[in-house]
Amino acid sequence: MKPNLPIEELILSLGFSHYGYSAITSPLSWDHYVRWIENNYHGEMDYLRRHLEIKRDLKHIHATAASIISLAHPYRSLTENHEFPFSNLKVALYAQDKDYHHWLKEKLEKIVGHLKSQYPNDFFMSSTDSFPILERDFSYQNRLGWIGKNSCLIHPKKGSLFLLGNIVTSVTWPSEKSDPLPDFCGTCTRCIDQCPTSAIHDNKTIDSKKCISYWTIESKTNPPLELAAQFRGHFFGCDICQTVCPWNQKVFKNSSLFQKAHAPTAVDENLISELRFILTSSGKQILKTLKDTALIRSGARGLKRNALIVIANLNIYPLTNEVRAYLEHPELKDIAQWCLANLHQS
Ligand code: B12
Ligand code: SF4
Ligand code: SF4
Repeated sequence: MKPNLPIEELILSLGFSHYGYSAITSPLSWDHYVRWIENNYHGEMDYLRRHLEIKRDLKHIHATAASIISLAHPYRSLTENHEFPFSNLKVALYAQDKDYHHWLKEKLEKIVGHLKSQYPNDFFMSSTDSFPILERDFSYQNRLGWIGKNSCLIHPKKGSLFLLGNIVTSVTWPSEKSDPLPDFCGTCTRCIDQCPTSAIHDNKTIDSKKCISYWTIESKTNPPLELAAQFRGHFFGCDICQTVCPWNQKVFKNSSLFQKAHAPTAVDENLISELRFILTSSGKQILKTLKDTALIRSGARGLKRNALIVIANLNIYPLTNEVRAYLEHPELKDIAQWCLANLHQS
């Protein structure tokens, strides 16, 4: 057992569910990561290739870096009251909130502030997906969970619907080496079987170029149409490989948002009006409505692309005229054409 950190009370009071720390070593899954890049599973996310060297050795962050604290924070949408402008479009649970790159970073900085007062001459750097760190690998090393077949970090009691943050520091705390948590996936293959686009390969590997999350959040281009036809009603991100996971069922059985994320998208007037808003509003209006949320990562063009794909897949015929307006759009005309071809009166 490792001793608790002197700041454990603060960490838990800020809403983190669990944490761990250790002296910095090489990432355990380094070879896996290099192979992933060599196989081009990162698609257009070229920064993942460019950052290879920094990720290999955290001393590239700072020469004195000696320890890493990994922290898990449950998605706030599942645990707190939250405001989010769309309640009908299928948006990944983590994103139905303000952008975690800001609020989680603020919480991490509070911990850093406290640590700095205790260790004034030491180095500290906090990050949540904002610095080239293999977050899942270090969190695995720090016993926050095991790496599931869906490649997510899963904790036997807390599931996987949490975000990761890290603090790299020159401080070292006494700790005994403990083994990472065992892999509890066993013979289960639910995530692999139920991924709509077969993006999950053997060996805990995701091919981003097939993943709905990649195409609806990260990519600046349009997905191949035969792949887009498999995106169902997902507008921004995808939670399927986590909502089907047995290790999340018990934890979230009372959350109506979790149950909704698990169910097919309901097509009704509310959904239609949210999609109409996306297609008929200017980029400025959309970005104003979604200000401070992670959805603006896709940009207005990306969100319009996503809306056209949802309309095609769910055959939302009442939006035919709104779709037609995109037939001359320089970047979206192919998707609009395909979408129109999919619409028919039922
Ligand atoms: C690029 C990226 C993506 C890409 C690629 C995802 C992927 N699986 O590779 C895309 C856009 C598809 C994506 C999607 C999502 N992402 Co993302 N993503 C990242 C990012 C920025 C880098 C991940 C990366 O380097 N991928 C390359 C692969 C090879 O590395 P990896 O995912 O870290 O996987 C490691 C393990 O699988 C490990 N591994 C495999 N086998 C073994 C065996 C052993 C023994 C060990 C030790 C390790 C190990 O090796 C890999 C590293 O080499 C991280 C943040 C970060 N800086 O780490 C967030 C991150 C992984 N994403 C996150 C989230 C929440 C998501 C989504 C759920 C969002 C959504 N709802 O749409 C989905 C989930 C899809 C999925 N099943 O992974 C969280 C995951 C939290 C968790 N509990 O695991 C992270 C950590 C962000 C954060 N700070 O919270 N993401
Ligand atoms: S996020 Fe969705 S598309 Fe991507 S691997 Fe998981 S289930 Fe498949
Ligand atoms: S769904 Fe099954 S195989 Fe996939 S991560 Fe969860 S336990 Fe592992």
